Amino acid sequence: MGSGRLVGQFLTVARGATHWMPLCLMFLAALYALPSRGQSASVPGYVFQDCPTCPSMVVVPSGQFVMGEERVSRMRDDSLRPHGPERRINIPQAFAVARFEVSEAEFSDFVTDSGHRMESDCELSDEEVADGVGRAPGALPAVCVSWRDATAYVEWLAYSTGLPYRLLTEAEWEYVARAGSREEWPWGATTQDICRYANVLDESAMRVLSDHPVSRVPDAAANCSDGAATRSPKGRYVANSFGVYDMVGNVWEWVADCSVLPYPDRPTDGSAVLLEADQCTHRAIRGGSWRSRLERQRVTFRGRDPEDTRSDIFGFRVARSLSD
Ligand SMILES: [Ca+2]
Repeated sequence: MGSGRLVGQFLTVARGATHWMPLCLMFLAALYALPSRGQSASVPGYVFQDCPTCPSMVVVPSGQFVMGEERVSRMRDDSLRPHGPERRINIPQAFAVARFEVSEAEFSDFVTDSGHRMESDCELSDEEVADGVGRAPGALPAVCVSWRDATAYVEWLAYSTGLPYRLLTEAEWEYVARAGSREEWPWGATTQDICRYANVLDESAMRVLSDHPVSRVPDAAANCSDGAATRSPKGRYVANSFGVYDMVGNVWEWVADCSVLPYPDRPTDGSAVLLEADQCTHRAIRGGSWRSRLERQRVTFRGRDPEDTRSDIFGFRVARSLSD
């Protein structure tokens, strides 16, 4: 990560610290972080919030898994995108992950409190605007968020609570998305039930995307209806076995890593792949979206974009290291 930019972001957050809200969050975080009697903050499945407006978190266990897949995807420019090589990853410690993607309301709290500037030409698509009529404000996942915005959010949350919030690493993301499954999809071998588990490019989305290029891609959509033509509010579909929602579909999720293709040999301990700032041309972003072809919904598909890219289908979720 570029140290100069990080310092700038920290100063932005630090200036926001003169506001009462971070102090209030710190105090409330201290109270909320205390586990209830008989519970431990590091027990897998334990759900907690560090403050009333903080993301809802769940503890996921340590473990091993095979990351990646011996597969390639053909991209729009006809290049081939590797999903591998397969490699065994050891996640040495339990950690906490947000049960949901960061919502518009949560991100708005951050922008208001920190004064973070969002200079962007990113706008919602016509399909989203039409679909958004009458929807509850703030309940949808935040979009038009760059990797830098997402990083500034987790730094603000960490500063405000005094707790080690951060982005997931790419390895952690795939570990959480698989949630212990060795099948091709987190819920089984096929996409037959995908509309129960995820908001993807489905029949309802295809009805509003008839003029979009994705409508001309063979086998792009699921042969079912998930009931959401565009973004869906958090937690509408079935959680995975770790108790986490929307890892597949809804909006893409930025992760911490510099994206290196194909995977380098190391690290294999679940930590992020990091490069010098001038070599880190792309950041990793995972999980597909409501407008992404099915191939991109695979837990092994490796999305990547420059870290200042904002898109109406790009969001993120937070993670937190556990100290005990
Ligand atoms: Ca959908």
